[in-house]
Amino acid sequence: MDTRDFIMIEDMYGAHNYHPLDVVLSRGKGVWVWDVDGKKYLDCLSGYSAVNQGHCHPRIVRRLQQQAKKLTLTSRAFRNDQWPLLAKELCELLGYEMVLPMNSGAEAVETALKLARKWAYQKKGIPDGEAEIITCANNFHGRTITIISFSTEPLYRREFGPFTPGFKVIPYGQAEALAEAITPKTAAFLVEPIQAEAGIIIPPSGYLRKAWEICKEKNILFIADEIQTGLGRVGKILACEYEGIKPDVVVIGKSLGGGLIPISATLSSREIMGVFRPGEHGSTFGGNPLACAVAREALKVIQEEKLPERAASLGEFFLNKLRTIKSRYIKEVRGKGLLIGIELKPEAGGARRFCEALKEAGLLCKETHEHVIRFAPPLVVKEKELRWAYQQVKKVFKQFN
Ligand code: IF1
Repeated sequence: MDTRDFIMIEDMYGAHNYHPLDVVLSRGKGVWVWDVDGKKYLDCLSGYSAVNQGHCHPRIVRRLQQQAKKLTLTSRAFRNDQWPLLAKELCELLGYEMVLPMNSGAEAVETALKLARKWAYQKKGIPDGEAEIITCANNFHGRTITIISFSTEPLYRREFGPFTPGFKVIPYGQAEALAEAITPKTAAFLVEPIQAEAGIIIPPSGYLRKAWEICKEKNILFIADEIQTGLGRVGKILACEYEGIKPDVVVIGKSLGGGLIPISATLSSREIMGVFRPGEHGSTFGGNPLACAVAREALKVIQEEKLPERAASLGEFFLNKLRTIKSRYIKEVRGKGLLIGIELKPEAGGARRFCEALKEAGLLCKETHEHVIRFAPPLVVKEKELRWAYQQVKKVFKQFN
């Protein structure tokens, strides 16, 4: 079977909840992936940053194989020998006292929302059922009904109501908007350090710190969603480190599973996480030994291969190369670490056709929000591969100009 055959079958039987590029991948290794026709591509999306360690990292695959033959799922009705070790290693790495394991990013965000509400009722004295959580316009925190209840993207909300109450939306990047939105019933502020889905929106320097200070002053939980920006993607183990702040609650996911298995986590202090009592929250697969074993190896690879440092230096290199491209269609090239976007002017006709052309040139990129081409290769990418990628991008813009 070739590409067309797979596409026909997928379109016949698979729900059409995505509009993927017409490339059918069958193999991945490091930064490279191959389609069913044998064509090779440099993956510039990394599974939306879930493959920071590169495709099928040998150490992580080996650990998966070992654990898969030993013990994979116990439920948390019983204990296992991988979750306690991951919990300790995660808390020590990120500087927190306690952690709750989940599977998808959205589940970990939901965990943070439930934690904030329960903390507000138990510790802040907000009347039960009246807690408010402040979020930012153009946010992306997942696809559950509660999370899209505070999305500002019509496409994610249309015909999915009724929505969960208790959320306020303020403009991103304006600390004064946060201060104005706070009421005696405000429990928490949920924010992405960089809004990736919104188009790689980097807030003004000092914004996160100012918002964190306001939260401190008003006894409001500062919750950072680092599912996309964390674990090295933007050049630090957590993006919040750039502003020297430590969120009260931090949410991670994606590359925690090494690109092999879903696992996410919500971390906080003992005082905050302690509001959860047995039976109040959980999930079938949360903290399963297979995902925990893989996550422990995935974290070792991030640290031992210095992936945050690589993202910082190679991201800077790639960003500066991309900024040399001359094109009447380019509005701005921006990014942090290896989370980079080229925003196109409206007259460019949208980023999709550029992504199609980049695919033909051997680069797999994804448009985000119509006009931005996102570049987020695995953090194991080499400089010479980025030089090659730059040449392809330059060639495509020349072709369109
Ligand atoms: C899709 C975006 C990226 C996330 C942040 C939570 C989640 C995500 C900051 C939820 C997930 C994924 C989801 C995927 C597309 C992709 C995405 F474009 F939608 F926003 F990466 F930028 N917080 N992002 O980025 O994690 O439940 O998916 O594990 O839904 O289309 P999840």
